[in-house]
Amino acid sequence: MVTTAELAATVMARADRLGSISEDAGRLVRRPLTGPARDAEDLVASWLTEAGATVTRDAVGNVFGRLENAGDGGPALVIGSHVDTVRDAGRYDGPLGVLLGIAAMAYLAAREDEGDPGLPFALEVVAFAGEEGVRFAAPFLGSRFATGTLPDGWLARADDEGITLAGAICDAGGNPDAPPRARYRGADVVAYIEPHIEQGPILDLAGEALGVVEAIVGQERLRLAFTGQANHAGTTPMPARRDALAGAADAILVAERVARDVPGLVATVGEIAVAPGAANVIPGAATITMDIRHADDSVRVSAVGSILEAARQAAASRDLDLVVTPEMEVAATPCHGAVTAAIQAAARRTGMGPLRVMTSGAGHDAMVMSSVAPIGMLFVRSPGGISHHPSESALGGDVLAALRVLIATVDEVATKVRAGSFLARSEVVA
Ligand code: HGY
Ligand code: MN
Ligand code: MN
Repeated sequence: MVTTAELAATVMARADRLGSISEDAGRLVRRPLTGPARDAEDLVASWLTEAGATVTRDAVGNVFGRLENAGDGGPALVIGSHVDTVRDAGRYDGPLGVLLGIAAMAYLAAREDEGDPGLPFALEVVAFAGEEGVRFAAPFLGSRFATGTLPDGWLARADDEGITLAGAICDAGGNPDAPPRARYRGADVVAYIEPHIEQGPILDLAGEALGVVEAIVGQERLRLAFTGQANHAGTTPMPARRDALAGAADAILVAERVARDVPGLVATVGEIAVAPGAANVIPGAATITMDIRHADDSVRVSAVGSILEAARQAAASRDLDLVVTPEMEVAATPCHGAVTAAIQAAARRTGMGPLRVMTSGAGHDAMVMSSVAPIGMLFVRSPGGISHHPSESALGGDVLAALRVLIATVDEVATKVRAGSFLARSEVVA
């Protein structure tokens, strides 16, 4: 019987293997519907097959591995995360959750081969294909596709090269017009559990390996396009300028000031584009992105209103046009008490509990899956609290602890499902 220690070591080795599959030499970037994305998904599919799963894939690159157990085609307990990355990424954000799911599946399959009565439901592991939104400005692409909740108009969204999501799906051999049968609807999923690195400093500062998430902050992403007048840098007097980049700079500093003033609010300008882009030309156009988050949606909405109002005033004072394009909004999402309780019970049973109860400042596919299933998240310490950076890391001992808690969580859910007491009767989807 394979041991959890052996499986945890395999998780770490596979994270390194996936971390070497990148669009760029010298840094990790793996956007959905690219060759490297396909290579990574092929590898995940092979590992799922090795674990005993039946593997299916969809048009955006999601990979699903299903172990039927006593599921008999019915609802599955789903464990997953994403396999795409940001630019110049770390190798654990996303893949760790998928690899822990595969390891748990391999352990449970082997245990059943040894005579264990098995689970009362199917077990699925999913690798979502595009959570970060780095390509097509379409965050949670894979989980939205898998739950049939892709917003109207997203198929027409284009990447930096002008390739649309629909075009990329076609190029990958898929049919964007085929209505994506939602793989996950309410009746299909017992619960969705996403193991994930914390991506922040709390567990590391507390000296704790694991945490349990009670809620995920809401967030929205916007694109602000400022248009002025390109002109000669040497001959244009300052009062006569319509400098688009200066207007964008006003907005960047307004966002930072508002976020510093509002407790718990974070605002980030991660992308900027300037045209025509010459040192001796006053920028005629400047576009920035804004990523704004808070645990309380009403606080976030109010803060975004203040930031945009100030940005519009700054643009007007410089005689600039400003077009604001909302790109994505996802509400703050609570995890389900039954799943959180199962994770805590599993932690106690494996000697890791009780776990610190946390709010996730990072967004996750679990937010989308919450529309079709009870969700829960298990956090793994991020040494140094850094993520979305090549020095993002995870400790082998913490991954072993996470695997043991994850397996015990599956067993906790199974016990409750057998007893008919996992969810309140009113919540059971027919
Ligand atoms: O941006 C996020 O919160 C996540 O890493 N996609
Ligand atoms: Mn991320
Ligand atoms: Mn992530």
